[in-house]
Amino acid sequence: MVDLKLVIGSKNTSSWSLRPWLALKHAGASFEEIVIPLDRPDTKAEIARHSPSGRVPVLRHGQAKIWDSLAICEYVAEMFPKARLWPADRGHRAHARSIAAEMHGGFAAMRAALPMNIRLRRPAGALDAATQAEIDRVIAIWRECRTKHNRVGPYLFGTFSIADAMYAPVATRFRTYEIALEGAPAAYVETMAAMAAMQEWAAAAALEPS
Ligand SMILES: N[C@@H](CCC(=O)N[C@@H](CS)C(=O)NCC(=O)O)C(=O)O
Repeated sequence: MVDLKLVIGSKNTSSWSLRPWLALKHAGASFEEIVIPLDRPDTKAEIARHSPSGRVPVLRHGQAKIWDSLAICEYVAEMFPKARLWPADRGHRAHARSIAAEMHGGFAAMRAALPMNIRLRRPAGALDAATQAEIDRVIAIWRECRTKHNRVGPYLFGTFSIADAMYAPVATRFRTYEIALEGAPAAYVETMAAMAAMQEWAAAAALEPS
């Protein structure tokens, strides 16, 4: 039996946790989930029991600990090669890794202005220039991917990949804050919302105490 435990934060708000959780689900991995409620007096102490970085997510595989969302996604891709969590074509894979890294290392204004809150529905209202520029960049990334890979399937590179896992929290934010989208980016948000794994995550988020 595979001894995998994923330590995550509250499902309603922990965008970093959602990413490797989706990768594990897509891989069909059997894993135990340990949810640490965020923004509580004991959150930091609880996370510190599991995480060398003081942050979630953390994956435990036997005695090994892997932390940071993208590192965990890479680990899952190596453990479950049949899940094809990166595109098979080297050029496509490099593109997927580039946009995954861009998401991982950037978009600070958008994250601050539009925090993930799956249960919430509230129009964003007027956005500052930095946030709008980052939204525009996400839309451009999605549009380019969907134009290139539309024939293969509805995800960024046709079939589901780590790139989709990395952008999943942005797709839910665009729904939450009713960001105006049209064409391929609008369809992509719906594709992500319709995923069985996303619906399972959202249903659990809806049951969490406020
Ligand atoms: N770069 C990290 C960021 C992880 C992160 O910031 N996680 C947040 C929750 S979404 C956290 O652990 N915050 C600590 C806290 O709430 O005390 C990753 O990609 O996993």
